[in-house]
Amino acid sequence: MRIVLLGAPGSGKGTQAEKIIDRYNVAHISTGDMLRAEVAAGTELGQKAKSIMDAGQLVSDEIVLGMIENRLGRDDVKNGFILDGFPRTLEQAKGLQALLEKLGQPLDGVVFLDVDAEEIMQRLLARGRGDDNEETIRKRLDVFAEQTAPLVAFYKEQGKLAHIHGVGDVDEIFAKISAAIDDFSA
Ligand code: B4P
Repeated sequence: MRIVLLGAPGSGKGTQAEKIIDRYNVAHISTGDMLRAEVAAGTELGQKAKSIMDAGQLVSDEIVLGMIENRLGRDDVKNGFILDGFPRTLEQAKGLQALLEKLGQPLDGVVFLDVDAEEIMQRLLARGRGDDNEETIRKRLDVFAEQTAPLVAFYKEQGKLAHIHGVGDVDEIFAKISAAIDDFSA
C-alpha cells in the first residue's frame, strides 16, 4: 500500500498517520519529522532548514526530493508506506511520480484531509510547537493555498483522490480514512 496524506498544516496528517501505520503496518515517512530531526541533530541541512521552517516557508524541492529518494531506498518500505506532508508542491509531486515509476511502485491513492483555516489556527496555537505562532501559521496557510492546494486537482485528475472532511472526532475521521484506503486497494 502506497499512500499520500495531503492537507494543510495542522489538518491532522501526523495524528492520522500514526493510526494508519498501526492498522496497515506500513512505513511512516514524514518530511516534517525528518527535517525536525536534522535541525535537532544540528546537521548542515538542519541549519539551512531551521530558518525556513521558522518562517513558515517550504524547504527547497531539491532537498526534500533528495531526502525522499534516500528514504524510499530503505528496506522497511517493502510493505508499503504513507507519505505524510510530502509532496507539498507540483514539482515535488512530479518528482515523486518519476521516482515511483522508476521503482515500478505507483501510488495507490491520495487522502486529502480538508480542514478550514479557523479550526487550524485554533489547533496549532493550542499545540504551541516552535513554528506554531499566529504569524507563522498564517504564512504556512498562505503557502498551502498557493503551492500545495493545486495538488488536489492534480491527483483528482488522475482518479486517485479521496476527499475527507477532517473536523470532528479523531477516530471518526480515521474510520473515513480507512474506508477510503480499503477502496484504493479493492
Ligand atoms: P509538518 O511537520 O508536515 O507539520 P504540519 O503540517 O504542521 O502538521 P500536521 O498536519 O501533521 O498536523 P498534526 O497531526 O500534528 O511541516 C512542518 C514544516 O516542515 C513545514 O512548514 C515546512 O517548512 C517543512 N516541510 C515539511 N515537509 C515539507 C516538504 N515536503 N517540502 C518543503 N518543506 C516541508 O496536528 C496538529 C494539531 O492538531 C495537533 O496538536 C493535534 O493534536 C491536533 N489535532 C489533530 N487532529 C485533530 C482533530 N480531529 N480535532 C482536534 N484537534 C486535532
